[in-house]
Amino acid sequence: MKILLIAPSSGRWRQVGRSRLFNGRTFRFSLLSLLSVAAETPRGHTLRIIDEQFEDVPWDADADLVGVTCMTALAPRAYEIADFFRARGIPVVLGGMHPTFCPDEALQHADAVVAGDAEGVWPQVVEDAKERSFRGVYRSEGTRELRGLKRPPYHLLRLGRYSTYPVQATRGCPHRCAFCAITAFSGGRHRKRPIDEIIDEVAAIPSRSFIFVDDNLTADRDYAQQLFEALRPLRKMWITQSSLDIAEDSSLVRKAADAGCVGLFVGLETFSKRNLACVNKTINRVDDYREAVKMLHAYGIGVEAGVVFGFDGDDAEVFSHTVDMLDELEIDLIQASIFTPLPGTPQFEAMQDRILDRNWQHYDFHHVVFEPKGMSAESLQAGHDWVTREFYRPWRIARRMARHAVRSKGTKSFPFAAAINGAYYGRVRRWHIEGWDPASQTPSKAANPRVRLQPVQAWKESCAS
Ligand code: B12
Repeated sequence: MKILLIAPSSGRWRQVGRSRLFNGRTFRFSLLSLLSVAAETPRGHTLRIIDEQFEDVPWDADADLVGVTCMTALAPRAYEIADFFRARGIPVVLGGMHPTFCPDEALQHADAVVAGDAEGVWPQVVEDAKERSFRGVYRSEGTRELRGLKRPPYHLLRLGRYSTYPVQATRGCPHRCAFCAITAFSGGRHRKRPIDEIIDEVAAIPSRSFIFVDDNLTADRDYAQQLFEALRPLRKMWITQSSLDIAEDSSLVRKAADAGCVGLFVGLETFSKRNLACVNKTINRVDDYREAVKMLHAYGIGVEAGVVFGFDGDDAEVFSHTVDMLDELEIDLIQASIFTPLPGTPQFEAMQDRILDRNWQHYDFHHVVFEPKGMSAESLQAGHDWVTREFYRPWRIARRMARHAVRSKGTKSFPFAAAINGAYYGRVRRWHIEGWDPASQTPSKAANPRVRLQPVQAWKESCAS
């Protein structure tokens, strides 16, 4: 069979990939979802992968089966693509986060849905596709071991359009933060691949740098220590995601650095203890942020902080306070997000009567889709945009990089931090991110054309103060 696998893209993300000069390559670092599906495909079939971020969907493709991956924000586009191919009489299978959480919705646009991992179920789907006798939802048991995963067939990608190679050592995260899609997807399980298999895969990558796309690489500290020791001789450079409690263990941080870690994405989320308690992010301790960041810096590891606005404890003051704190902590990079109640998470259920916008395309962490408690939706959108713009002002980037340069052992992480700061600056310019500080400035509709919310019924208490 000829199998066509598609990663959809929409809105501003799709535009970026098409520009030649600033093509957003820095942010295109993994298509492991479809590479894993391709790797699981039984022999004897022809595979083609399309990434809509920079290439057009081949609407007239000669295919016997189409597979589409889909996170929530991309569901509308994935459905459009699926509907089109089904109208041509080609069976379509949807997989990924969103179809896993909303299988019935996805099935309205597909012949079959894969819920959870592709491993273990995809070969059966392909078999059934030959007969065109699909069984609806194919659900992999989430406890499946990660032993023996096949190597990602990188040759199926146009590698020059990606910034690096993705590797995954573990899946899931054991913490149970109420807003996190990963917890919902993994059921709070943290599954680990055998270390020798990861080392073989990393050693075969024809590049010095790569990214671990894990959700929390250091959640099991003993495992992480062993992995880092085994990685060290390969002399690679990598970045990953971890919870900030990594800094409670200086020997683990040292081993990560020795193994080539030059950057960590950590979900700081907020500088408010009350907010953290509300969403059950008990792993974070605001009082420890400063020391934790210092420790990572001391070992030459750059820190990208995830910060989220719109928690129930947030009011108009939160934006400038956050910028001050980020400056003070000398955070190297941020990914600012607007709180988004994602389907499948406890927070989605708890906030049902506050959700204003059910267009999944807006569930991209950059749109307000619910009625915030401590400010208007317009202020939340404006403040989020303003923080992003402020943090990536050229003078702030220059100051951060100057500080970075004088920090001890900062040399390896410098190019990484500089490149990503530059990429974020480019994004602010291209996407015309403006905003204003709701605590000190007057609303300007022109600055926020994206906010189109209608007031709805009164907010119902979902988080005891
Ligand atoms: C790399 C990545 C990206 C990349 C590329 C995404 C892509 N097209 O694949 C980029 C940088 C573009 C990206 C962007 C965004 N991302 Co992103 N991203 C990731 C990340 C870190 C890794 C994805 C990955 O490679 N996983 C490894 C593979 C092996 O796992 P998997 O994707 O779950 O795939 C398995 C199964 O789900 C299944 N499967 C998946 N697809 C399919 C398809 C078929 C046909 C089948 C049969 C099976 C199948 O089989 C796979 C193997 O078992 C994930 C976190 C995560 N853990 O997944 C977030 C994640 C997917 N992203 C997320 C979000 C929110 C976004 C953004 C909307 C906002 C943002 N963070 O900036 C943007 C939107 C972009 C847009 N509008 O186009 C959320 C999605 C939440 C949700 N419920 O939808 C995640 C889960 C992060 C998080 N912690 O919340 N992202």
